[in-house]
Amino acid sequence: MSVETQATAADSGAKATERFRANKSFTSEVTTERVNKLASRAIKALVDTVVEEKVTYEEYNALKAWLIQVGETGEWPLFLDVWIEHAVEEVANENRESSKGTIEGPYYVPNSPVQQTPGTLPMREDEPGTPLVLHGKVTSVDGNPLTGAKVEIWHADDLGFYSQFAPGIPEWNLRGTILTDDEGRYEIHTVQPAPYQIPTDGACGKLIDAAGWHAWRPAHLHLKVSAENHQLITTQLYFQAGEHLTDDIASAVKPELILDPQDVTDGSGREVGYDFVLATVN
Ligand code: MBD
Ligand code: FE
Repeated sequence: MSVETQATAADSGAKATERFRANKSFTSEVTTERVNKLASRAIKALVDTVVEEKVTYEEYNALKAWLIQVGETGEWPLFLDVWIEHAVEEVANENRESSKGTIEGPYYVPNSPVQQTPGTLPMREDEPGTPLVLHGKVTSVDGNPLTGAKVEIWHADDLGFYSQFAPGIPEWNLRGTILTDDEGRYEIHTVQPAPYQIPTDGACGKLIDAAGWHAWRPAHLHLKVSAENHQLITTQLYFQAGEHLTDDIASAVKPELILDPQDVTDGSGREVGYDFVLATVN
């Protein structure tokens, strides 16, 4: 058994929490009025559930114990990104004229190693998995190619583990930033990721188990595509005929985001094109 299989919920939870604190600013300007409205509605939704479902003290205490455990294992980023972020993303991007976005999830790390196109993601010498080439164009909504656009990509390995969140994987494994050429083109060489299973040994896994759900996300590539004077897209790409496209635990699949890679004729792996269209800054 490889060291990777020793990845625990508490391990990746602690790292995701640390990563959130480092990446995101949360000294935002949420007004008293807005906090009052949102907190009141969220609490009311819970209270309504208690009243309508006649929640018992046993159930109330089970919830309390579970919430305590979510905090202790650092699984708040995982919980929120799996069950809530899809709605936030939908609202945030509903009027944007760019390529489709979807959720970021808990495992983005900024400042991955930069390469001019074509680039090969950092990977181990014996990296398992089918080689995959993703290529395409980055343009503005008006059709102009964007030179020097950044295509940041990160994904799980062939066993479904992310570098920097599961132990025993080199720091930047399967994470990189590719810059487009003077025609806006990019080409990324990597390996096909595996479906991802939410850690089953933590609080989120316990909920999934107790509710009789499953813990899977379909195999996916995460991307952030950005260029000067354009709105950054955070998105994911999935694979035709892959498992869990229709029952993603994180509700983050959209039909526009499903790739259909073809075998390369020399038998060296698979290849697929995908173009990104970026909206200009308002
Ligand atoms: C992932 O890889 C992911 O993309 C999301 C949204 C949640 C947990 C793990
Ligand atoms: Fe992911």
